[in-house]
Amino acid sequence: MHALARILIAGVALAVLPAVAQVKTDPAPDRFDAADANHDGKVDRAEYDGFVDEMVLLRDTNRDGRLDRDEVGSHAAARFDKIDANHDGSLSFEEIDAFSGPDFAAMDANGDGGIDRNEAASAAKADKASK
Ligand SMILES: [Ca+2]
Ligand SMILES: [Ca+2]
Ligand SMILES: [Ca+2]
Repeated sequence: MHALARILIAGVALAVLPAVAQVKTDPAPDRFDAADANHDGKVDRAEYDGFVDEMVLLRDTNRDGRLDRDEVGSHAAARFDKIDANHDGSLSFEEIDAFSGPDFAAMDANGDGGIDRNEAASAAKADKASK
């Protein structure tokens, strides 16, 4: 998969998952399970990138390889603006790439190279609080 995926970063990725994953009252664990491909209780960078790739593919409804505001959804507007470095109203692979590394690092609070359930929960909480 390509770089486009790399962006929407964890925060977005974990916070903006598809409606499919939101059946239960607390959607965080479902998202986490979806991202933790090998079910070792941690989302490492490769899993994260793969997850972001999927998110992007799912959300890129017009298949132009970029995510525009409608595709991302209004609930991620603040993050969208941060990622959209050139402010052209769409997120390119490059923009997503530039954002995903730092985002992953921010979520990996203990710096062990993987996001565990607690770290994901903290990030989701922080994301909610910033709205
Ligand atoms: Ca894993
Ligand atoms: Ca842009
Ligand atoms: Ca970690």
